[in-house]
Amino acid sequence: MLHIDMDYFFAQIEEIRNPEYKNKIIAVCIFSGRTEDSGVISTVNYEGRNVGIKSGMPIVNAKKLAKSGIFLPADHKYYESISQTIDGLIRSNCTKVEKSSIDEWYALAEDEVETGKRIKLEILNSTNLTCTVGVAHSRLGAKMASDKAKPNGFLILGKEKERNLIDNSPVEKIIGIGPKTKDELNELGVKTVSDLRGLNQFILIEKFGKKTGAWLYNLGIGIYDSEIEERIEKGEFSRIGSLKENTREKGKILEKIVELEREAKEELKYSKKFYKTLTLIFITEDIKMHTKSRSFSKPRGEKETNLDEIKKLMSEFLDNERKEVRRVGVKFSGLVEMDGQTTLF
Ligand code: TTP
Ligand code: MG
Ligand code: MG
Repeated sequence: MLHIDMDYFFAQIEEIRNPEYKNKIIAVCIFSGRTEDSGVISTVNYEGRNVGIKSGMPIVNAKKLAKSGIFLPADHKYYESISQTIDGLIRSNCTKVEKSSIDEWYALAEDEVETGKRIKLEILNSTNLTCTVGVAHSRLGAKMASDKAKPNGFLILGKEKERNLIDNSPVEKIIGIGPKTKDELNELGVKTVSDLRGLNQFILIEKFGKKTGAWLYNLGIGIYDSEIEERIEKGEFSRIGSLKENTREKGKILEKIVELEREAKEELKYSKKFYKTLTLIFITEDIKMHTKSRSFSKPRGEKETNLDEIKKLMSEFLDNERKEVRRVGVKFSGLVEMDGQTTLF
């Protein structure tokens, strides 16, 4: 399994397109627009990380750490277009690909080591950007390898090294173990993955449920997931906007979502497309992005109303999240042509 993750992605893109900023601190910001500097850091280059700036930090605090830093607004459309270029390069080199975020891919290839090297070079040649590649026997191992080798690295883990790296990792570093599970595991005396090994399978299942319990048990004894979920990126239309203030009030959030949905539908109308999936996007005060989706068996068009679905998805999200919401969005994906498709529906 290969894992490819771009280095300080948004900030590196800005470095490349503005060579005059070379060697300066560059932070990409998500300005909320409420006051001049309100908002948070999306990401920052290594010069900025060295002085303590991090993703998610309020812009005001970051500016205190870097008086002469360059603070740029995020240009998502541009970053997305570069992500698409990289996606194409990876797909043309691999047999199976899963894009797991804007700058991150899992992939299988005939010869992972050789392919990883080639992809790294092709990305550099066509975008001038560096990435880090991890190769291991499992998803988890490959991801941990690339995290460890950052930036501009390449790390191959044989079975034994993969096992050691995972075994010695604190449980909260494992994808899928959130703060709640971490606390519960700590209570059981489990700090690192290797501590899971002493635990009884039935106790884990009783405490965490069948799926998670069995997964944790396997993790402890060194059985890791190596599945790839093949996801082809399809066209989509989306709109994201800031709320006037951080809130959890349903009325205020709903009003904004409905407004954004109307705008996204305008695009559908002009491009004559139907969609199969509606996704609501919530960005909480800590700038984490959450999504809730609903897919329809019959594609929907610009005229159908989604108010009931929106209310339902929004409640599902708010019932499970305690943080306040900062930004919201609507996305239509799984697009199909309106013309000539009517009989198929
Ligand atoms: P990451 O891959 O997590 O981070 P990165 O590429 O900036 O740095 P690294 O070299 O450590 O991989 O995220 C990819 C992009 O997603 C990042 O460039 C900006 C965006 N992002 C946010 O907007 N907010 C966040 O909290 C994080 C973590 C990322
Ligand atoms: Mg990255
Ligand atoms: Mg990433």
